[in-house]
Amino acid sequence: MYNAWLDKKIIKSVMSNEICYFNQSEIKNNDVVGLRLRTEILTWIEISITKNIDNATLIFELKPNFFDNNDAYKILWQKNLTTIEGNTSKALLYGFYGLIRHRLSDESDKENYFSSPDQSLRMINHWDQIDGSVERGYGGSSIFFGRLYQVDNPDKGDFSVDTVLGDPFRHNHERVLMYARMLASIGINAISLNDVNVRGQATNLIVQPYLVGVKQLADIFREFGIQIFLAINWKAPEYIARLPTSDPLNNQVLLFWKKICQNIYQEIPDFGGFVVKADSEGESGPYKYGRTHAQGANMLAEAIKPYNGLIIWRAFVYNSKQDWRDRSTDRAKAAYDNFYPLDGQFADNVILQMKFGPIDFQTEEPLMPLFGALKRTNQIIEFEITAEYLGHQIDVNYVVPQWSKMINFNTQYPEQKNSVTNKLIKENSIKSKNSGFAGVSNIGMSKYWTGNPLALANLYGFGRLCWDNDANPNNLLVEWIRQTFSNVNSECKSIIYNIMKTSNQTFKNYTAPLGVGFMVIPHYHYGVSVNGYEYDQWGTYHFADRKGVGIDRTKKTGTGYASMYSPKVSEMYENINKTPDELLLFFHHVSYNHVLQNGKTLIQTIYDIHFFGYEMVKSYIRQWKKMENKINDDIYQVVYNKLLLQLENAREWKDQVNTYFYRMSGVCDKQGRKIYK
Ligand code: GCV
Repeated sequence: MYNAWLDKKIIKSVMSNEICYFNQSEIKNNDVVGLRLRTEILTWIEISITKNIDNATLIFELKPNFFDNNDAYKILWQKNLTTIEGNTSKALLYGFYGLIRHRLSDESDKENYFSSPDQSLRMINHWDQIDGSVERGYGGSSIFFGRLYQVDNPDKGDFSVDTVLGDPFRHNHERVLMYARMLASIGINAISLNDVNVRGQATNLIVQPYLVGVKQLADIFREFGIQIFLAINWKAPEYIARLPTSDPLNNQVLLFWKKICQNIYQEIPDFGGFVVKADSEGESGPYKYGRTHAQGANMLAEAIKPYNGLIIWRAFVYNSKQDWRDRSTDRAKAAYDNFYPLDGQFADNVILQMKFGPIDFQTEEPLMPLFGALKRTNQIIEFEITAEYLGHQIDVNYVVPQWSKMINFNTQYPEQKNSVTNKLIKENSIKSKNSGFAGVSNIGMSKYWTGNPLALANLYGFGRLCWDNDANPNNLLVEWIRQTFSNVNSECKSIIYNIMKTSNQTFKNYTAPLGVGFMVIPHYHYGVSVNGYEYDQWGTYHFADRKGVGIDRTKKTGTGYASMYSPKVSEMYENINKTPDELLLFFHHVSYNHVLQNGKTLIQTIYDIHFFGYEMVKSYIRQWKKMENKINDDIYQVVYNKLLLQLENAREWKDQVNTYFYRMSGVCDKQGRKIYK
């Protein structure tokens, strides 16, 4: 099995001289994380543990209540002795992986080092289905569900599930264990196991006999300090208990959920809670019964409260049956319209999980306007690691810079103590420990966990960014390369770095321009289709005509979305000359001859970025080829083949977008490059 950034041989080579000492004489049986830490030391990297402190080179020092944060750790260096301190075994485990990271980096830097996570909840969401398929999964089939030989996950943009006879769990515990190790090593502490679209038998994951399989997974993740969650189907009371309704104000419905929680917690006493997608894209929800989402979420919150469980309620609620003829409805406004009025109404164990942007994980979106606007609601910001709209793990796309930009966006609310997104998520949550980041998983049964082995950098970067919100994405990339490709020479490391560092911008350049989004093949979401969603029900349009392109979302003449931000941010987006170029078409319908902040016209910018993006992919191939025989042959070949596909994809995007806008505008490229007429 591929061990990603945790290559055992490499880690052994930097840790083999250690002799560890634990300052607790006896370890309690229920301290499963402490036991796991010892197992990691003794049987995973195979170094010794001594009972005599004088022999030790590495001391694990448990200091209950010493630090403010139970996950924080400190590494201290004195001559030949290293000490890791933390309040809990979990903190020591994080410290252990932190030390490995350090050892694989610049050994000479031996400053004492304190590390505390910026976010409380650092969560991975799986969209794995009970038949082993994964919605928007490009790294093979589910590692949790499915049959032994089912490793691929063909994606045709249709995610219906097959009926499963018998036990649906894969029971590949070795792989799940390695995954749990990978997640813990980057600080992840929560995971939801199944798709938020809870289809078919997945509704029953919350009851027996399925709970047996869920418990087995919980037992593995628990050892690594990771709590498990399940996504639920809002209509479970009807499906499972044959109740006539799922109305949240119906007493029978509340009793049903209480019973469900009681049974789950009997099996899994530290179960995290439920993730809920309601009233969205065909899923049922409280609106069906004339109830608000606060009423729906709070009913579940009441049922799970006795066990300290959480309800993670997704804000991805919008009308997916729009009429393209109606230009007044704006999908971008939906989350704000639905949830802003509910601020302060959610129970303190409900968390509102909001996608980072108002639409749907596009290459470029402004920040979801609810961040900063909601002042009394627990919140999670959601990212999609799996690359649904970002190249399906075929195209190289290191997305961490985009996420970093979103969490560092300044919402400019004057009354806010700290108006930068990552800080206000916590500050505006009614219980700060009930807040954080979530990312939709990009892994599966494929050989390298992800389709393109380079896509693992996104999982790594996501975890590290949850922990350290100020981390520089380029530094995280260096870290990941150093650990993943530690045995390749520095020239190769630079090549990988240079390709990946520019890859997100390159992808943006050759796909839908300047924030307009969604010019993808419908449902499948890979490859260009300029008008694929233009005349449909999903509410994602570009409105190109012979004069210009883009969506007018201003208050003055458009849908009014721009006014959902703080006065200063609204003012910026309201003004075509102040809106950053990369978001121009998200906020304005812009004429082709309009001059952008970059000094060029819109139409020339569209041509330039598309030609440039394509050339960049060509240069990636040239650079990658220099590494033949210098890195692992198989990884070389897999990435090389993906790059060839990426080039084909970039070529189609470039030519179709350029031709489309040439035909619309009639304006020639100033540089006379080939545009098909
Ligand atoms: C899990 C997008 C995706 C869906 C996904 C949905 C969501 O619309 O295309 O596959 O469903 O987001 O986040 O719920």
